[in-house]
This record gives sequence, C-alpha cells and structure tokens, in this order.
Amino acid sequence: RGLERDLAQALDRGELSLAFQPIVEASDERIVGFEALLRWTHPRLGNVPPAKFVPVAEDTGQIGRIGDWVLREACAWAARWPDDIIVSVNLSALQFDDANLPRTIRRALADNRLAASRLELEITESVFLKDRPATTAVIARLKALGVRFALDDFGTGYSSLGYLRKAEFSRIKIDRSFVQRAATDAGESTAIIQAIVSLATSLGMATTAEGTETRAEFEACRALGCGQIQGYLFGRPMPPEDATALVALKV
Ligand code: G
Ligand code: G
Ligand code: MN
Ligand code: NA
Repeated sequence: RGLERDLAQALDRGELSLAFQPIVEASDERIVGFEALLRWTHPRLGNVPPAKFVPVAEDTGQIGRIGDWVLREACAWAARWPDDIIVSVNLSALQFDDANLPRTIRRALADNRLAASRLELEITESVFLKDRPATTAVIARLKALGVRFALDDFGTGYSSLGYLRKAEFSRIKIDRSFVQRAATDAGESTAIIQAIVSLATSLGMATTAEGTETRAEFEACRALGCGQIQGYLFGRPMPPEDATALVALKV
C-alpha cells in the first residue's frame, strides 16, 4: 500500500515527531516523567495514529530504523530536563530481534550524557510470545546498564504471569480499560487494580495507572495504591517544547 512507501520516506522528510505525556506521582501530583509517543504528520492524510502505522513499520522491517530514531530523540529531550525526570519509551517486540539494540541504547544515552537510570523502556508481553532466547539476554544486558523496564498495557494480553518472573520489570502499567471503569462499575475493575497492585508490590514492582481522565479515577487509583498516574487529567501528549517548559517551571 501507499502507506508503507510513504512511511519509508517519513523519517528523512521530518514527518515523524514525538509527543510527551506527563506521568505524576500519586501522592503529590508532581511530574516525575514523560512517556514518549510517536507521531506521524502525513503530508496529505495529516495525523496518522501509531496504532495504524506502527504495525506497518513492523511488517515492512522499518521499525528498527524508526525505533532507533525514537530512542535517540527521546534521550536528547530528556537530557534537557531536570535530573529527577525520567523518559519512558515504547519498544516493539521486533526491536529485540536486533542484536544491536543494547549498543543503540548505550549510544543514545552516551551521546546525550543521559544517565541510564533516566530511561525506562515500555514493552508488552508480546515480547515474550515468540520464544526468543535472545530477548531475555538483551533485557539483562540493558538492565545491567541501569535501564529500567515497564510492562505496558498490563491486563489486556494473554494473561500468563510467567514472564513477570522472567524479566524483572521495575514497573507495571495498568491498562486504561481498568482505570476508566474503576470509578463506575460494580467493583470488578477496582478488584482487578487491587490485585495487580498487590501482585506488583509482592514482586517489588511499582505501578502506574494509565488513562486517568477524571478526578474520581485518580482518587480511586491512588486509594488502591497505584504509585504513579498518567492520563489526560494531568496532561495530553504534547510537543517536546511544551513538556520541557512544564518541568523547567517547576525547578
Ligand atoms: O499515542 P497513542 O495512544 O496513539 O499510541 C497508540 C499506541 O502506539 C500505544 O500502544 C503506544 O504504545 C504505541 N506507540 C506510541 N509510540 C510508539 C513508539 O515510539 N514505538 C512503538 N513501538 N510503539 C509506540
Ligand atoms: O499502549 P500505550 O500505553 O503506550 O498507549 C498510550 C496511549 O494512551 C497514547 O496513545 C495516549 O495518547 C493514550 N492515552 C493517554 N492518556 C489517556 C487518557 O487519559 N485517555 C485516553 N483515552 N487515552 C489516553
Ligand atoms: Mn506505553
Ligand atoms: Na499502556
């Protein structure tokens, strides 16, 4: 399709950009980091959502090049933020097929003089679906550098808990489908969030509640022990300059 041909040129034509969404500490609502979210402004179609073009990038083998750019760009922006603000980057499962991934990340950190502890990588359990022995090895190498891993979209996938043991995540990101029902349903979503927080806590992992749009959702998640909160309530994904200004004001 035309989309894959256009995507092949998007990077060189400067059509890709990052948007940063704030992540706040539940206790005091202070910004502690930003999630980097890829954006494509197509010359004719306008904004194409990542849900549409990331799969195309994966199918056509372009995700490696695009993913490397995302990592470098995210680290470059994070280097301008205060030292206690982290950046969270989504990685596709396919990026783990590239043996150079640890080197790319080491370089992105070094070139920007960014401490590894300020980079968090978000992966979904799909990373473990294909049995790639290399994946666990790559994660171990990156963890040894000091990079942290978060398990994204938790609760929506294949619901095998074995990979929690395998990969030693620092954080579980609770999918927004639970968060958004927590304030309204008969208690099922609350019970699920509670179970996830309890599981995370006993495994030594932190939690982030995603997709928090209302004060009621925020209060519910905080009361359930979610340590960090992300969602439109605290900010939509925004241009890098706006995110940077937001944390510069708070120093
Ligand atoms: O920002 P938005 O809600 O439209 O993102 C939709 C999906 O695209 C999310 O699942 C998100 O994880 C994914 N996504 C956003 N940015 C990136 C990226 O840089 N790399 C990868 N692999 N996925 C991304
Ligand atoms: O899969 P992942 O968690 O990476 O996807 C993040 C996506 O969630 C982004 O595309 C972002 O735009 C979206 N998102 C972030 N906060 C909210 C929210 O409060 N409500 C909704 N509906 N989507 C959100
Ligand atoms: Mn994510
Ligand atoms: Na998510």
